[in-house]
Amino acid sequence: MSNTTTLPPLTVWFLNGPNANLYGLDANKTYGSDSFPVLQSRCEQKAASLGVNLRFLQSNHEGQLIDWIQEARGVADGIVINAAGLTYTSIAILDALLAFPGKIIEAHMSNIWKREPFRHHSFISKAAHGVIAGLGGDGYEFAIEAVARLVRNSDPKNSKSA
Ligand code: DHK
Repeated sequence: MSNTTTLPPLTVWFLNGPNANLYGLDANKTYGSDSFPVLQSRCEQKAASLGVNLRFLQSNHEGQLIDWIQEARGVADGIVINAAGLTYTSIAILDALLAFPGKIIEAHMSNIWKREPFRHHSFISKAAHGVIAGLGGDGYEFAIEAVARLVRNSDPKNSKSA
């Protein structure tokens, strides 16, 4: 992606689940040292460099996340989602993602497979084209690039915002 100026613009929604707003604040730095606003800024800068219109959202509420996934239908070309703790419990979020026609990347700040066993099974993964975990804020930037590539490599005319 050396020349993004000729690429059609894309729309990506980046959905963050419960407690993501606290990233960077825990003493153990489980989720790195970037605060949530810093992560958002990094993602927005990355998206701009790729010609991606990014909507970066966070909620502590499962229903709100489901509402956003449904709203993204027909509006967004792709979704990046870190459902946080709901990753391991929410069949409702999985069902909403399965009904989304665009590309989906599941992202986690930490390497969930190095952590407690209850974090080793994601319900979200069944709906995701790919999963990025363990790379902190870099992984969030990679996730935006990955979803943009998936959309553009499938069919540029599929872009909702082209
Ligand atoms: C974020 C959380 O809040 C945890 O509940 C997940 C995920 C892992 C992350 O690594 O980004 O277990």
